[in-house]
Amino acid sequence: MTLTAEPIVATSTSSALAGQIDATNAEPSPGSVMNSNEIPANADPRIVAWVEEMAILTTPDRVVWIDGSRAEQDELLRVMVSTGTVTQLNPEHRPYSFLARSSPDDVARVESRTFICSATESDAGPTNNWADPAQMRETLNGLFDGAMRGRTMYVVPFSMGPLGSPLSRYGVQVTDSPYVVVSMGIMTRMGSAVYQHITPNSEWVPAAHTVGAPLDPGEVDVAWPCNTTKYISHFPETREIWSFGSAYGGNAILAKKAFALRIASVIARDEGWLAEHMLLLKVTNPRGRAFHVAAAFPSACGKTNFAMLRPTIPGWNVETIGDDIAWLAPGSDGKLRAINPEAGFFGVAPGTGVATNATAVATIWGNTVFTNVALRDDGDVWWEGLTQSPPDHLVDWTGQDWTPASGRPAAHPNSRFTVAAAQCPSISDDWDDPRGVVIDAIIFGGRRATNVPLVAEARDWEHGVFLGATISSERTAAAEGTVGELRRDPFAMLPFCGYNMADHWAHWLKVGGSLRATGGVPRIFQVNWFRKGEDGRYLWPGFGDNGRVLAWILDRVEGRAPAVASPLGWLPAPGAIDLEGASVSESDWEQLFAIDPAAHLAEADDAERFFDSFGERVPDAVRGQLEQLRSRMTAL
Ligand code: SAT
Ligand code: MN
Repeated sequence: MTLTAEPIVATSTSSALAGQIDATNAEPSPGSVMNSNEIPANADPRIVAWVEEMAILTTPDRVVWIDGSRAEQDELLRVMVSTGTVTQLNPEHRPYSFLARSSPDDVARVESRTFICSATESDAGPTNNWADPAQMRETLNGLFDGAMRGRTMYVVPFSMGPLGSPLSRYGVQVTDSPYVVVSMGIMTRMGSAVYQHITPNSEWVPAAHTVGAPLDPGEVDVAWPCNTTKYISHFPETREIWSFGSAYGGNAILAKKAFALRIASVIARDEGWLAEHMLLLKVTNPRGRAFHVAAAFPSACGKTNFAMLRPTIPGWNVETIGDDIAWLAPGSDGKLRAINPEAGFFGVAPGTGVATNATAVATIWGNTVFTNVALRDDGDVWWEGLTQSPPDHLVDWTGQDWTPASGRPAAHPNSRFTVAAAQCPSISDDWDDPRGVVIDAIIFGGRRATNVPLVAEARDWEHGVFLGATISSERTAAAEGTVGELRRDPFAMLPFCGYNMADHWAHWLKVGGSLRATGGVPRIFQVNWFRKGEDGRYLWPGFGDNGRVLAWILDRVEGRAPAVASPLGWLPAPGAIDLEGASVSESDWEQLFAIDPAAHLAEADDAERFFDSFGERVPDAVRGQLEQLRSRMTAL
């Protein structure tokens, strides 16, 4: 990219967006601030004005309008190689791939520093960190003041969803991290073409990001600049995101959790659709009929593995549409349609191996940015679980020598690969269909050693919403007749819902009601791959065998699989799930569906305490589901 010294022309006197941080009083540092390459001719004047405000506030040395070209990506990577931010991997093993090592105190999303700055605290709800918007603006104004000194401010236009799709939404991120620009280029549809879709009346989300590490003249930069102070702040009413101090993952790639979940969930609430922490699958049965499934799982439940499932059951085929986020909206045909708003995978590396997810391993053959994995002596990457035994020598994620005797992981547990979805061998041909795909089934999963059966079909939408609202994983082991301490993660959205979680349940009920009216309401199922026997052993083999459960779910949708009524919903009738070739004993199978009323009643009390933490905002229908469950259990 060539940088010209042309100043940004102040094209607009109107302020960018109502309520935004007012930077117009900030003193531009003389001379350098407005140094920019050519402003895209079709950039909306509101965008130009906002970028100008951000430049005046943060005082970067130059402003670069990102066009999304390959030449530009090459140049960003060349710059990062020269500053030590990334190392190019051996192209013989991993073409056009790079390894980044972050600062050891910038390795994951920081939920304690993530804020929902809604007008009232109750709109954020008890599961979010709320901050007063005016106070947060003041804090951020102070932190952003001069924060990009000595750096380049990149202006990154991006689309969440296929360009031009009625389901897509647009945003512009400014950032001083070239690593973030390259990541955004993989994770979103990034580039100048986006400007055509941001017209004077259309909504777009401004996302301001800085690593918060200004450089003094002549100061030598570090490989991974960041700040020990961190803020990831969301302003739901004005649809803005402000992130300070981190360059890692969801803290900094603001298209992902910040926009596509926290801000989008609020937009979706206001517009009648759903922005969810869900993977999307296309599943084709042996008779050639294709279905689409959306599934929510909390973290550490094998979501990416499920999204790339290779079923062991013959005749079934699973293709990937998305592995993390789904936007679902009632279509003009009255059916629930979904897109994957992202364009790439930001997957956890450890535990991803040929045995657990051969498709992911095949996806990352090249053109991949790795972060905090280990480096092999041959210039390729490694992490725990990639192969059965580790190499004899590695350089670990902190840059130190490592051998199997080192006694510490070589890759950080939250190390990642960033790769284009289009590179996935199991990607479905309709993954970027602008109309979205019609959802036939919704699945809620959790990691439960006790109580929750391998699979159950919800009695109806309201029961399904209850199953979503009570998703949980065990924190501690359970004694008999009790439940272990549960970590509640409703809809797997705990850190990602931009508004009061109880209102989110009410919104689901509302969307279900309108889908029911148009005959497009999908069936809802609950799954649990993690139930354990009394001996502590997993009862279900998981991985490819989860396809057997998926087959029953879609046979139910097709109206051909028998089920039996139970207090937990519809369970597979004996023999309805094909276990041919799966090593599941009859007694394990029984334990996978065993119901202990005392343990369920104890769990119902726990759920009630959880609901009580939201007070009056819990919908009556959700509380009613809990009472119905109790009475079904008492009647057993
Ligand atoms: O860092 S991300 O938010 O993108 C991934 C995750 O932590 O869930
Ligand atoms: Mn996720």
